[in-house]
Amino acid sequence: MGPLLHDVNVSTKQASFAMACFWSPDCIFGVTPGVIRTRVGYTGGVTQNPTYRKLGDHTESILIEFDPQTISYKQLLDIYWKNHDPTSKMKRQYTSLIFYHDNEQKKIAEDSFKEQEKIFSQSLVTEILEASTFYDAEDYHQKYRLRQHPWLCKAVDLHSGTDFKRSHLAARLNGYVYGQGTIKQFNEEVEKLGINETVADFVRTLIIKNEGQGLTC
Ligand code: MHO
Repeated sequence: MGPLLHDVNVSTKQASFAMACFWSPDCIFGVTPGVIRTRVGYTGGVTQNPTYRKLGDHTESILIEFDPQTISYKQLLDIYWKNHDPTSKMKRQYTSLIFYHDNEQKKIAEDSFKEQEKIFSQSLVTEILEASTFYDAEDYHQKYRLRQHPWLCKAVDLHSGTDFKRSHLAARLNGYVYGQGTIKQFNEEVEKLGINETVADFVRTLIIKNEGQGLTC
């Protein structure tokens, strides 16, 4: 067993999306192979220094750092579309947005938007915007589902707010404990993640208990 896999040193690209409450995308993308780190926050508006209680014109969003050798931006978009309803009109806090980080992403996002419009055969509320300042959400929102298990967090050396934002292991566990990913996927990477058998068994119990549960928020 190696050290706990908090740091992964590969060169990454960024992607960011808004797709209703940010707790669920943090779980979904967190277990996606090729996703290295995630953080949740507020972006898309112009209000300075938003907070959860004073969001202004921002939207709950996720910022993903991914390894483009393992997963493409298009594949991330497919996951994005599959996991929320882009036809439903929501308040600004929960609306559907795609933030592009370069012109290539912009083009891929626009093409994928057109594809989805055909699939839904109705208009989508999704807007495609240039990525701008991403304000990190408060610590208690980062890896929200994982934080509900303080024993586990401590056992894998996650303590400060920064730990939860930069750790690869935190991204993975946050999804697994909420029933995202599969036992098979977990078992395949358990050794690489560097967690011991006691911790692994604790996580397996949660995967089995929560597998397949609908993600409402
Ligand atoms: N229903 C949740 C929404 C949280 S979310 C991060 C709550 O009331 O806290 O928007």
